[in-house]
Amino acid sequence: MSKKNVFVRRLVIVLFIVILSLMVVGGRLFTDIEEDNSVSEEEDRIVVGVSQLGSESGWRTANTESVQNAFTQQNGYFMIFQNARQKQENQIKTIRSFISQRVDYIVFSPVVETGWETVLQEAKEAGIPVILMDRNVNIRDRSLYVTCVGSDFVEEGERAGRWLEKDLKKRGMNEGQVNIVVLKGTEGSTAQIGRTIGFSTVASDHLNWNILEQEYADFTSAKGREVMETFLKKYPDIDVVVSQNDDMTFGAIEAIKESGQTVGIGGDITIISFDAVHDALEMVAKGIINVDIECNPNQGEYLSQVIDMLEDGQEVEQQYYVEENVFTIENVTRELLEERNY
Ligand code: GYE
Repeated sequence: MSKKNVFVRRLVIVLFIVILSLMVVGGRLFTDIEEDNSVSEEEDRIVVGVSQLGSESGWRTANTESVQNAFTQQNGYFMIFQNARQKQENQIKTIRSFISQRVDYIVFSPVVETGWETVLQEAKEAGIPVILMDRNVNIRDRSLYVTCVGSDFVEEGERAGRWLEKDLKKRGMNEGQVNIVVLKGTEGSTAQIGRTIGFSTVASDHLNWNILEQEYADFTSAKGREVMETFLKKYPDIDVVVSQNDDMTFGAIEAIKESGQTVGIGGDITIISFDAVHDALEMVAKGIINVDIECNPNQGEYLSQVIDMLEDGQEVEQQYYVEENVFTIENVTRELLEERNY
Protein backbone atom coordinates (compact mmCIF):
# COMPACT_ATOMS: atom_id res chain seq x y z
CA MET A 1 0.00 0.00 0.00
CA SER A 2 1.35 3.45 -0.86
CA LYS A 3 1.89 6.03 1.86
CA LYS A 4 -0.85 8.13 0.35
CA ASN A 5 -3.33 5.26 0.49
CA VAL A 6 -2.50 4.56 4.14
CA PHE A 7 -3.08 8.23 4.96
CA VAL A 8 -6.45 8.31 3.19
CA ARG A 9 -7.55 5.10 4.96
CA ARG A 10 -6.57 6.50 8.38
CA LEU A 11 -8.33 9.75 7.63
CA VAL A 12 -11.54 7.89 6.71
CA ILE A 13 -11.36 5.83 9.93
CA VAL A 14 -10.73 8.94 12.08
CA LEU A 15 -13.56 10.80 10.38
CA PHE A 16 -15.85 7.83 10.86
CA ILE A 17 -15.07 7.68 14.58
CA VAL A 18 -15.52 11.43 14.98
CA ILE A 19 -18.89 11.37 13.20
CA LEU A 20 -20.05 8.38 15.23
CA SER A 21 -19.11 9.94 18.55
CA LEU A 22 -20.72 13.22 17.54
CA MET A 23 -23.92 11.35 16.74
CA VAL A 24 -23.92 9.54 20.08
CA VAL A 25 -23.05 12.60 22.19
CA GLY A 26 -25.28 14.88 20.14
CA GLY A 27 -28.13 12.44 20.36
CA ARG A 28 -27.73 12.15 24.12
CA LEU A 29 -27.51 15.89 24.54
CA PHE A 30 -30.63 16.34 22.50
CA THR A 31 -32.57 13.77 24.48
CA ASP A 32 -31.35 15.20 27.75
CA ILE A 33 -32.57 18.65 26.83
CA GLU A 34 -35.94 17.27 25.82
CA GLU A 35 -36.33 15.23 28.97
CA ASP A 36 -35.34 18.13 31.18
CA ASN A 37 -37.87 20.33 29.47
CA SER A 38 -40.72 17.92 29.89
CA VAL A 39 -39.94 17.38 33.56
CA SER A 40 -39.88 21.08 34.35
CA GLU A 41 -43.04 21.67 32.30
CA GLU A 42 -44.92 19.04 34.33
CA GLU A 43 -43.65 20.49 37.58
CA ASP A 44 -44.70 24.01 36.69
CA ARG A 45 -48.15 23.07 35.60
CA ILE A 46 -51.17 23.30 37.90
CA VAL A 47 -52.82 19.91 38.17
CA VAL A 48 -56.63 20.18 38.23
CA GLY A 49 -58.93 17.20 38.71
CA VAL A 50 -62.34 17.92 37.17
CA SER A 51 -65.35 15.76 37.99
CA GLN A 52 -68.17 16.63 35.58
CA LEU A 53 -71.55 15.24 36.64
CA GLY A 54 -72.68 13.89 33.27
CA SER A 55 -73.58 14.68 29.68
CA GLU A 56 -77.35 14.92 29.90
CA SER A 57 -77.91 18.15 27.98
CA GLY A 58 -76.65 20.61 25.38
CA TRP A 59 -75.87 22.96 28.25
CA ARG A 60 -73.69 20.33 29.90
CA THR A 61 -71.73 19.70 26.69
CA ALA A 62 -71.03 23.44 26.44
CA ASN A 63 -70.01 23.58 30.09
CA THR A 64 -67.56 20.70 29.59
CA GLU A 65 -66.07 22.40 26.53
CA SER A 66 -65.65 25.65 28.40
CA VAL A 67 -63.74 23.91 31.19
CA GLN A 68 -61.58 21.96 28.75
CA ASN A 69 -60.74 25.15 26.86
CA ALA A 70 -59.70 26.90 30.05
CA PHE A 71 -57.55 24.20 31.64
CA THR A 72 -55.21 23.65 28.70
CA GLN A 73 -51.51 22.90 28.60
CA GLN A 74 -50.85 26.31 26.99
CA ASN A 75 -52.59 27.99 29.91
CA GLY A 76 -50.31 26.15 32.31
CA TYR A 77 -52.62 23.36 33.44
CA PHE A 78 -52.59 19.61 33.51
CA MET A 79 -56.23 18.54 33.65
CA ILE A 80 -57.60 15.16 34.66
CA PHE A 81 -61.24 14.97 33.52
CA GLN A 82 -63.86 12.44 34.59
CA ASN A 83 -67.54 12.15 33.64
CA ALA A 84 -69.70 10.75 36.47
CA ARG A 85 -72.70 9.84 34.31
CA GLN A 86 -75.21 11.29 36.79
CA LYS A 87 -74.05 9.10 39.67
CA GLN A 88 -72.98 10.63 42.96
CA GLU A 89 -71.06 7.47 43.86
CA ASN A 90 -68.96 7.91 40.70
CA GLN A 91 -68.18 11.49 41.68
CA ILE A 92 -67.15 10.40 45.18
CA LYS A 93 -64.83 7.72 43.73
CA THR A 94 -63.34 10.22 41.32
CA ILE A 95 -62.73 12.79 44.05
CA ARG A 96 -60.99 10.10 46.14
CA SER A 97 -58.77 9.21 43.20
CA PHE A 98 -57.91 12.91 42.73
CA ILE A 99 -56.94 13.01 46.42
CA SER A 100 -54.69 9.96 46.09
CA GLN A 101 -53.10 11.48 42.97
CA ARG A 102 -52.43 14.62 45.02
CA VAL A 103 -53.83 17.03 42.45
CA ASP A 104 -53.44 20.75 43.18
CA TYR A 105 -57.16 21.58 42.87
CA ILE A 106 -60.42 19.67 42.66
CA VAL A 107 -63.16 21.23 40.53
CA PHE A 108 -66.53 19.50 40.51
CA SER A 109 -70.18 19.98 39.66
CA PRO A 110 -72.18 18.17 42.36
CA VAL A 111 -74.99 16.17 40.77
CA VAL A 112 -77.12 16.64 43.92
CA GLU A 113 -76.70 18.92 46.92
CA THR A 114 -76.47 16.48 49.83
CA GLY A 115 -74.12 13.69 50.89
CA TRP A 116 -70.70 15.28 50.34
CA GLU A 117 -69.41 15.82 53.91
CA THR A 118 -67.16 12.76 54.18
CA VAL A 119 -65.36 13.06 50.87
CA LEU A 120 -64.94 16.83 51.14
CA GLN A 121 -63.52 16.36 54.63
CA GLU A 122 -60.99 13.94 53.13
CA ALA A 123 -59.98 16.54 50.52
CA LYS A 124 -59.63 19.17 53.23
CA GLU A 125 -57.42 16.89 55.33
CA ALA A 126 -55.25 16.26 52.28
CA GLY A 127 -54.94 20.04 51.89
CA ILE A 128 -56.52 20.11 48.42
CA PRO A 129 -58.76 23.11 47.73
CA VAL A 130 -62.17 22.23 46.27
CA ILE A 131 -63.93 24.57 43.86
CA LEU A 132 -67.57 23.91 42.98
CA MET A 133 -68.80 24.63 39.49
CA ASP A 134 -72.35 25.08 38.24
CA ARG A 135 -74.25 23.49 41.17
CA ASN A 136 -73.79 23.79 44.91
CA VAL A 137 -73.62 21.51 47.94
CA ASN A 138 -75.69 21.66 51.09
CA ILE A 139 -73.28 21.20 53.98
CA ARG A 140 -72.92 22.68 57.46
CA ASP A 141 -69.16 23.15 57.39
CA ARG A 142 -68.61 25.93 54.90
CA SER A 143 -64.84 25.46 55.13
CA LEU A 144 -65.07 22.21 53.11
CA TYR A 145 -64.95 24.09 49.82
CA VAL A 146 -63.32 27.32 48.75
CA THR A 147 -65.88 28.83 46.43
CA CYS A 148 -68.60 28.09 43.89
CA VAL A 149 -68.80 29.40 40.35
CA GLY A 150 -72.32 29.02 38.99
CA SER A 151 -75.73 30.54 38.38
CA ASP A 152 -78.27 32.17 40.63
CA PHE A 153 -80.95 29.54 40.08
CA VAL A 154 -83.54 31.14 42.40
CA GLU A 155 -83.20 34.35 40.40
CA GLU A 156 -83.64 32.35 37.16
CA GLY A 157 -86.88 30.84 38.52
CA GLU A 158 -88.13 34.27 39.58
CA ARG A 159 -87.32 35.66 36.15
CA ALA A 160 -89.54 32.98 34.63
CA GLY A 161 -92.35 33.90 37.01
CA ARG A 162 -92.01 37.62 36.40
CA TRP A 163 -92.04 37.10 32.64
CA LEU A 164 -95.29 35.09 32.94
CA GLU A 165 -96.85 37.82 35.08
CA LYS A 166 -96.19 40.41 32.40
CA ASP A 167 -97.20 38.19 29.51
CA LEU A 168 -100.54 37.25 31.08
CA LYS A 169 -101.22 40.90 31.77
CA LYS A 170 -100.44 41.81 28.16
CA ARG A 171 -102.87 39.16 26.96
CA GLY A 172 -105.56 40.20 29.44
CA MET A 173 -105.34 36.80 31.14
CA ASN A 174 -104.30 38.00 34.54
CA GLU A 175 -107.60 37.20 36.17
CA GLY A 176 -108.97 33.91 34.95
CA GLN A 177 -107.50 30.57 36.03
CA VAL A 178 -104.14 29.71 34.46
CA ASN A 179 -103.24 26.00 34.48
CA ILE A 180 -99.54 25.32 34.82
CA VAL A 181 -97.41 22.15 34.76
CA VAL A 182 -93.75 22.06 35.70
CA LEU A 183 -91.10 19.72 34.31
CA LYS A 184 -88.40 19.65 36.93
CA GLY A 185 -84.74 18.75 36.47
CA THR A 186 -82.68 16.18 38.37
CA GLU A 187 -84.19 15.68 41.83
CA GLY A 188 -82.12 17.32 44.55
CA SER A 189 -79.85 19.29 42.20
CA THR A 190 -79.26 23.00 42.83
CA ALA A 191 -80.63 23.94 39.41
CA GLN A 192 -83.88 22.07 40.10
CA ILE A 193 -84.25 23.32 43.67
CA GLY A 194 -83.47 26.96 42.87
CA ARG A 195 -85.62 27.24 39.77
CA THR A 196 -88.54 25.60 41.59
CA ILE A 197 -88.26 27.95 44.58
CA GLY A 198 -87.90 31.03 42.39
CA PHE A 199 -90.93 30.28 40.22
CA SER A 200 -93.07 29.17 43.19
CA THR A 201 -92.33 32.42 45.01
CA VAL A 202 -93.77 34.48 42.16
CA ALA A 203 -96.62 31.98 41.65
CA SER A 204 -97.67 32.29 45.30
CA ASP A 205 -98.54 35.96 44.65
CA HIS A 206 -101.18 34.94 42.11
CA LEU A 207 -104.26 33.13 43.31
CA ASN A 208 -105.34 32.40 39.73
CA TRP A 209 -102.10 30.50 38.92
CA ASN A 210 -103.06 26.87 39.31
CA ILE A 211 -100.04 24.57 39.40
CA LEU A 212 -101.60 21.27 38.32
CA GLU A 213 -98.48 19.14 38.85
CA GLN A 214 -94.71 19.27 39.06
CA GLU A 215 -92.70 16.20 38.07
CA TYR A 216 -89.00 15.32 37.73
CA ALA A 217 -87.82 14.70 34.18
CA ASP A 218 -84.05 14.54 34.79
CA PHE A 219 -83.06 17.37 32.42
CA THR A 220 -83.24 15.01 29.42
CA SER A 221 -85.28 15.24 26.27
CA ALA A 222 -86.54 11.63 26.42
CA LYS A 223 -87.80 12.02 29.96
CA GLY A 224 -89.27 15.45 29.20
CA ARG A 225 -91.32 13.92 26.44
CA GLU A 226 -92.45 11.01 28.58
CA VAL A 227 -93.55 13.17 31.53
CA MET A 228 -95.29 15.64 29.20
CA GLU A 229 -97.24 12.79 27.59
CA THR A 230 -98.60 11.78 31.01
CA PHE A 231 -99.47 15.38 31.86
CA LEU A 232 -101.35 15.75 28.57
CA LYS A 233 -103.38 12.62 29.24
CA LYS A 234 -104.25 13.72 32.76
CA TYR A 235 -104.96 17.39 32.13
CA PRO A 236 -106.89 18.42 29.01
CA ASP A 237 -106.52 22.13 29.66
CA ILE A 238 -102.87 23.04 30.22
CA ASP A 239 -102.09 26.71 29.58
CA VAL A 240 -98.41 26.93 30.52
CA VAL A 241 -95.45 24.53 30.65
CA VAL A 242 -92.50 25.54 32.78
CA SER A 243 -89.65 23.28 31.70
CA GLN A 244 -86.46 23.63 33.72
CA ASN A 245 -84.14 23.07 30.75
CA ASP A 246 -84.15 23.20 26.94
CA ASP A 247 -83.64 19.46 26.44
CA MET A 248 -86.81 18.63 28.39
CA THR A 249 -88.55 21.42 26.45
CA PHE A 250 -87.64 19.81 23.11
CA GLY A 251 -89.18 16.51 24.25
CA ALA A 252 -92.24 18.23 25.71
CA ILE A 253 -92.92 20.20 22.52
CA GLU A 254 -92.87 16.99 20.49
CA ALA A 255 -95.38 15.42 22.87
CA ILE A 256 -97.66 18.47 22.73
CA LYS A 257 -97.59 18.60 18.94
CA GLU A 258 -98.40 14.91 18.74
CA SER A 259 -101.40 15.48 21.00
CA GLY A 260 -102.73 17.90 18.39
CA GLN A 261 -102.23 21.06 20.42
CA THR A 262 -100.15 24.07 19.45
CA VAL A 263 -97.34 25.81 21.32
CA GLY A 264 -95.74 29.24 21.61
CA ILE A 265 -96.93 32.69 20.66
CA GLY A 266 -100.65 32.54 19.76
CA GLY A 267 -100.70 28.78 20.51
CA ASP A 268 -102.64 26.68 23.03
CA ILE A 269 -99.74 26.22 25.43
CA THR A 270 -97.19 28.83 26.51
CA ILE A 271 -93.66 27.45 26.78
CA ILE A 272 -91.20 28.72 29.38
CA SER A 273 -87.74 27.18 29.15
CA PHE A 274 -84.29 27.54 30.74
CA ASP A 275 -80.69 27.45 29.38
CA ALA A 276 -81.01 29.23 26.00
CA VAL A 277 -78.91 26.90 23.88
CA HIS A 278 -78.72 27.66 20.14
CA ASP A 279 -81.53 25.36 18.96
CA ALA A 280 -83.87 26.63 21.62
CA LEU A 281 -83.11 30.25 20.71
CA GLU A 282 -83.97 29.41 17.09
CA MET A 283 -87.35 28.28 18.45
CA VAL A 284 -87.71 31.50 20.43
CA ALA A 285 -87.03 33.47 17.23
CA LYS A 286 -89.80 31.48 15.50
CA GLY A 287 -92.26 32.00 18.39
CA ILE A 288 -92.34 28.28 19.29
CA ILE A 289 -90.80 28.84 22.73
CA ASN A 290 -92.23 31.97 24.37
CA VAL A 291 -89.34 32.74 26.68
CA ASP A 292 -85.97 31.22 27.50
CA ILE A 293 -84.26 32.10 30.77
CA GLU A 294 -80.56 31.99 30.03
CA CYS A 295 -78.18 29.86 32.05
CA ASN A 296 -74.54 30.55 31.19
CA PRO A 297 -72.36 27.43 30.80
CA ASN A 298 -69.14 29.35 30.06
CA GLN A 299 -67.61 28.92 33.48
CA GLY A 300 -64.11 27.78 32.50
CA GLU A 301 -62.60 31.27 32.43
CA TYR A 302 -64.11 32.20 35.78
CA LEU A 303 -62.72 28.99 37.28
CA SER A 304 -59.22 29.63 36.03
CA GLN A 305 -59.39 33.21 37.33
CA VAL A 306 -60.31 31.86 40.75
CA ILE A 307 -57.34 29.48 40.62
CA ASP A 308 -55.05 32.38 39.60
CA MET A 309 -56.22 34.33 42.63
CA LEU A 310 -55.66 31.38 44.94
CA GLU A 311 -52.19 30.84 43.47
CA ASP A 312 -51.48 34.50 44.23
CA GLY A 313 -52.61 34.03 47.79
CA GLN A 314 -55.59 36.33 47.30
CA GLU A 315 -58.91 35.98 49.12
CA VAL A 316 -61.78 34.71 46.99
CA GLU A 317 -65.49 35.23 47.47
CA GLN A 318 -67.81 32.45 48.63
CA GLN A 319 -69.87 32.51 45.46
CA TYR A 320 -69.42 33.86 41.94
CA TYR A 321 -72.47 34.21 39.71
CA VAL A 322 -72.10 34.21 35.93
CA GLU A 323 -73.97 36.78 33.83
CA GLU A 324 -77.31 35.78 32.33
CA ASN A 325 -80.15 37.19 30.26
CA VAL A 326 -83.83 36.54 29.39
CA PHE A 327 -84.67 35.85 25.75
CA THR A 328 -87.94 36.40 23.91
CA ILE A 329 -88.78 36.95 20.24
CA GLU A 330 -87.97 40.64 20.82
CA ASN A 331 -84.28 40.25 21.62
CA VAL A 332 -83.10 37.10 19.83
CA THR A 333 -81.12 38.63 17.00
CA ARG A 334 -79.39 36.99 14.00
CA GLU A 335 -76.01 37.97 15.49
CA LEU A 336 -76.85 36.24 18.76
CA LEU A 337 -77.84 33.06 16.91
CA GLU A 338 -74.62 33.15 14.90
CA GLU A 339 -72.48 33.69 17.98
CA ARG A 340 -74.13 31.01 20.08
CA ASN A 341 -71.92 27.98 19.51
CA TYR A 342 -73.75 25.59 21.86
O1 GYE B 1 -79.78 23.88 33.18
C1 GYE B 1 -79.30 21.67 32.53
C2 GYE B 1 -78.22 20.78 32.94
O2 GYE B 1 -77.02 22.56 36.40
C3 GYE B 1 -77.38 24.55 35.22
O3 GYE B 1 -78.01 21.08 34.29
C4 GYE B 1 -77.25 23.10 35.15
C5 GYE B 1 -78.40 22.40 34.50
C6 GYE B 1 -78.81 22.91 33.14
O4 GYE B 1 -78.39 19.51 32.65
O5 GYE B 1 -79.47 21.72 31.15
